[in-house]
Amino acid sequence: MDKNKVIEGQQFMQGFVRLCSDGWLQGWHERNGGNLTYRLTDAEVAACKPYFNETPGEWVNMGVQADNLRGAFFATTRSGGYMRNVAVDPARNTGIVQINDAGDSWRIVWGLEDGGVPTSEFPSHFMNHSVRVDVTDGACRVIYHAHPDNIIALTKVMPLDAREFTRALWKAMTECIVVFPMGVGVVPWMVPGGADIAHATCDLMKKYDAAIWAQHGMFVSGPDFDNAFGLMHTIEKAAAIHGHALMMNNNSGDFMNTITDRGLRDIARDFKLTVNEEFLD
Ligand code: 2HA
Ligand code: ZN
Repeated sequence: MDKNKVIEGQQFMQGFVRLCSDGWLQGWHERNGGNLTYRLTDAEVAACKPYFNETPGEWVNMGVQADNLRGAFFATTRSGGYMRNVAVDPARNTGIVQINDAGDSWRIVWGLEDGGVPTSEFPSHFMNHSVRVDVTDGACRVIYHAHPDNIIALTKVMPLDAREFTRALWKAMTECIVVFPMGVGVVPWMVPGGADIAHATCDLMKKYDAAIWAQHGMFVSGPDFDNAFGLMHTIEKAAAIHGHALMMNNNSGDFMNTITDRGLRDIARDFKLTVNEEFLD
């Protein structure tokens, strides 16, 4: 039996691979840009365990620690891997890692064939999982990082402020406030891949389920692949609309027509949303 085929055939792995392909098709993953991690359920771990490597890899310390992820298993994209290649060879371009009992190290139990390691943003993903698991009572399973053009472009011309970004995005398209009622956080430009940007992002993820990285991209979280991808897609589409409208309006944000704060409050009332009041006038 082909053990890789069994693991690749699991529903969660099919969802994982599909998100990578969909993100590539959106144009969000030039070269090796972007990465994805998914926290397996106990049932998924049990179903995969017989097909894991007979000898797991060495433990590798992450430089970050989380009590609520002790012993967890994550599917992850490969460091240096291309989203474009994931569907062609999941066993090489993705893998599954186990977290140790101390919650500070991983080891490879499946995939990442030929010497691969988890994504360079694994410390950021790991700490974001920890925060989101905490604030969602364990519902969060997906952390997704991408490089969507329009949101990155907006970080060149708008104040790097969560309220400014959220209001522009909410007012770009009616359903945005329904999709991200708490708004989006903004991380100033930082060196990627390390513990500093991980901690800065985590601070925001206590409040938001999406964070923009200035001149870099976006991190989103969700309970499943549909919600995480849908959140990335919605924010990026709103950013495109806002950017286009600015250009059509001689670069002025003083639009002839827009959604008023009253309108946003009316949506919140009718859709019974808990919205971030600090971002409404
Ligand atoms: O190359 O996107 O932020 C993967 C990345 C790092
Ligand atoms: Zn990136």
